[in-house]
Amino acid sequence: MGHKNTILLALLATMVAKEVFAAQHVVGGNQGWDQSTDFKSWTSGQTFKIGDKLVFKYSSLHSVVELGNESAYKSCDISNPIQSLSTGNDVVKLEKPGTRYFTCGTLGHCSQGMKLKITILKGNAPSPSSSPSSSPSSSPSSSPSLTSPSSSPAITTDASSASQCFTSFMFILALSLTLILSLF
Ligand SMILES: [Cu+2]
Repeated sequence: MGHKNTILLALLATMVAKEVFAAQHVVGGNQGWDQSTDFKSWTSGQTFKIGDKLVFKYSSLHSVVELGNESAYKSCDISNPIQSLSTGNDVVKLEKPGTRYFTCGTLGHCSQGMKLKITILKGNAPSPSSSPSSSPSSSPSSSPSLTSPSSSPAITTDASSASQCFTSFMFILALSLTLILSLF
């Protein structure tokens, strides 16, 4: 009877879980979005996945311009941007796998190295892959067989962030239980 609702709630919990597990990448770390930051080395320490967010933090000297392709990125050609942002605290959601290019719109900053090229991986890909077109992902779309929230194995995590994820998992579990109980 309440079966449908339970499945819906399980799906909802999975969606919340994906949101919780999604990472926020503050571009450039503590140095932020600035021409003195080494973005290549910053990027090499990051893993970007679908659902993650980039956060650009910068002073009014800068802006964020997203470029459409590699050649515009290489030549610092900002004449045909995908989008321009300038709040100083911009959040860019990574919704698709592939490569994205960002630079600063201030004259000269791109050529001084203020540019960012990132590769976004599919969901639970275990290792960075330069080809965004490969590997059928073991999609995290959970099977609806997830009928009991107390035994939901749908969430896979890196071992490194296991404890952090466990906390989040308990939170989601409590949330689902609350929702389910409120229905009966
Ligand atoms: Cu700049």
